[in-house]
Amino acid sequence: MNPERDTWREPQLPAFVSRLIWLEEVDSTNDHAKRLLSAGEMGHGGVVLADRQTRGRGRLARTWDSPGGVGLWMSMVLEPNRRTSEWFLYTFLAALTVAEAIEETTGLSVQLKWPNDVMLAGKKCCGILLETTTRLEAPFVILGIGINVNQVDFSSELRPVATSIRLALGRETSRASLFQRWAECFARDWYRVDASILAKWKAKSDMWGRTVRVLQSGTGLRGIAKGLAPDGALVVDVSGEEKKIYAGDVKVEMATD
Ligand code: BT5
Repeated sequence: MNPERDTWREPQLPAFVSRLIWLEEVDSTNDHAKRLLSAGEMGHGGVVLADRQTRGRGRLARTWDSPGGVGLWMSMVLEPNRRTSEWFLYTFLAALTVAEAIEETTGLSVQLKWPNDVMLAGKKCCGILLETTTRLEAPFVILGIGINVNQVDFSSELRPVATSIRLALGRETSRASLFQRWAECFARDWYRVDASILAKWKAKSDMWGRTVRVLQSGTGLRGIAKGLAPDGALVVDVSGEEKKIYAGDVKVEMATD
């Protein structure tokens, strides 16, 4: 039984959400949104939500664990309103609006981790996957967001790194309410997205001044996280030399590491 199910159908969504498709199961909401876009069935502001994904994806062909009944697995189609070099701002905007929606809906305190993680008590509760595509030669962005809402446990592999709102809060949260609040925040901020959100993102992260390990394909480095560059890169002080990181995974070391 899922008492939430019907609330998906009639949420009071902002007009920004031009279409909402709710599916019991899909391979990946990002892939489905791309299919609907290329078939001309979905445009700017269209959202695909799925109860579970069979091939949920992270970055670099990684798997995103997306079981049924517990998560907010969604993708939004967006017609970019900034030049290509600024599309990275959409990932930061997504993380900030997810953080705001979680905090307002639950009262929890959320932290952001570069490049695309939303964290609760040091563990990841949300990941963001921004992909680009075209339709009739026009560019589109597919904004994929996965939020762990009501999981009570994770696989042994994910347990050390993943958490859910349920685990942090001690009770269930309505996925429909969370989605509703997120959509309101995102619709409000989309039109005014600019580089000023980098300062907001920075203020919601507790990485600064801490030792981080950056893992990139085949290589890695260790240094002190200093801040964000204007182009969204993570600035790390490695033995007195500032390096800009554009891709990779970041582990923030604990005092005991
Ligand atoms: C991400 O990738 O964090 C992006 C995740 C985006 C998922 C959404 S769900 C809706 C939409 N449709 C899709 O198919 N995808 C998007 P990345 O930073 O590469 O992190 C992936 C890594 O996170 C995996 O390798 C695991 O270690 C870990 N992971 C997998 N599932 C997780 C989960 N449910 N919660 C926390 N961590 C997870």
